[in-house]
Amino acid sequence: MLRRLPVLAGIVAISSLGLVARSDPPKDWPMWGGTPDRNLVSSMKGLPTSWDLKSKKNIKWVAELGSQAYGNPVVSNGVVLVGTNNEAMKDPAVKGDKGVLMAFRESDGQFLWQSVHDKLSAGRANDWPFQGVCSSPLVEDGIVYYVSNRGELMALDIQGFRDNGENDGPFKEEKQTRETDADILWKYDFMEELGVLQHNMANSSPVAFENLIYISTSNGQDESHVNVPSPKSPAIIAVDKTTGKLVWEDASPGDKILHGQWSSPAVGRIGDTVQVVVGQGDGYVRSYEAKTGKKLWEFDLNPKDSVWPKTRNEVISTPVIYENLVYIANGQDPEHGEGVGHLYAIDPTKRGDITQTGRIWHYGDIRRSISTGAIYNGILFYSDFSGFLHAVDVKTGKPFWKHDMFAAIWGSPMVIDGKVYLGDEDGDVTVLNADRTLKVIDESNMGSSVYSTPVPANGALYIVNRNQLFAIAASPTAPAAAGGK
Ligand SMILES: [Ca+2]
Ligand SMILES: [Ca+2]
Repeated sequence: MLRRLPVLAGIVAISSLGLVARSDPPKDWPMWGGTPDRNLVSSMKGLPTSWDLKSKKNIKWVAELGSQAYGNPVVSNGVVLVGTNNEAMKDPAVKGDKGVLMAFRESDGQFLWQSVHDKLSAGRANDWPFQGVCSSPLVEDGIVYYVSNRGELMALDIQGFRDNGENDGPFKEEKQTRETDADILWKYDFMEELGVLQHNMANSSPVAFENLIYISTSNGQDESHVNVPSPKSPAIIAVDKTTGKLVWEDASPGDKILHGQWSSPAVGRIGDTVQVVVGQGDGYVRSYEAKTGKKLWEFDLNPKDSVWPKTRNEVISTPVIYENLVYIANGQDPEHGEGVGHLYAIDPTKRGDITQTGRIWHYGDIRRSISTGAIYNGILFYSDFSGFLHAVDVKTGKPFWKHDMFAAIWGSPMVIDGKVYLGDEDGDVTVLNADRTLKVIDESNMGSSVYSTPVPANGALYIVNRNQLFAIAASPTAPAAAGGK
């Protein structure tokens, strides 16, 4: 049974939009970024800075995922959710490549249920083999919102059918209603409804304000890498969270999409206006009035003379909204390798094309980035695909330091209790002081590539490597002080 607490939900929404200080953050981690502003910061105390897979030091539990997992975990209502593929065969009757969203019990990692999506027949053009579900869900009021590999915005009951088999929502056509199956409330197929053709994969992580859910559609080029077959299909949509109906849409990038569109939106109140800010496939960041979808501003993250794909980039990072400014870098599909990047602080109170008027500062020492920023104590931490973590002054963009991880970074720096946690393609998770001087505290290896971002919830740290989900927590019995270290 779904708990509907509209009044309480409203309070949560307001507090997470920065009207209440972040001193007491939510214990759960219910969405990508933790809060709608997507700033990757938590004041949670007591998380370990090191752990060991072999001795199981500080490893609370491990859950097996598919063979690839690109979705970041979220934690809500005692459930950990993560997107992956079907290679773990949690249900032996479900065979072959599928997109899968898996739900595990937070306390002990027991597999609870999964939502399974057939692959699109178009194959890699719209639904890349074995990449699974790449969206990081949003959980609000016991409802799980995410984007499937089929270009659908899904709404599920977080309890699935573990609520005495109750089939919730208007959607009752589930093929299976066992305890391990997903209970769908509604779904909005934006490929079918809006003619969207996502390039390679639809991946957006939803965000909400009041009754609306916002996603990027990933609409993009076809396999020619020249044509945009659906230039009039939207880049961003707002869907009513109760009815699952489209409320507004915008297709500003049109036929100028350089490749795909894989940024996710952020929401924040700036002055009197609640804005939805998202990176788009023509290299611009755009903002929309949350209720109406009216376009407020656009900012080109590339120099005027830049040329795709050598010097002009798309936008894959998620914007961070912090103290009335927007922070975001540009970059390219990891398949395109390394290259020049740009990081900006943008003034979102300006209107129109604000590429000149809205530029607070530019940081040019960053390489192509698909990471999202973390702002803490006057410092913006931002990683790039070439393997550098940059610490810059959030007010000026002037660098404090740069740390070389010696491996590609797909995930993002996460600041927890004054420390930065960052994973890399070698599987190392490095922990550094979130300070103006560079200091590495610890490093632990996860056994395979960490493409995700470590996230905190209820006293534990959740990290996904290629095929496993780890819950990491300080263990009172762990030999932490052994050897007099
Ligand atoms: Ca149910
Ligand atoms: Ca249902």
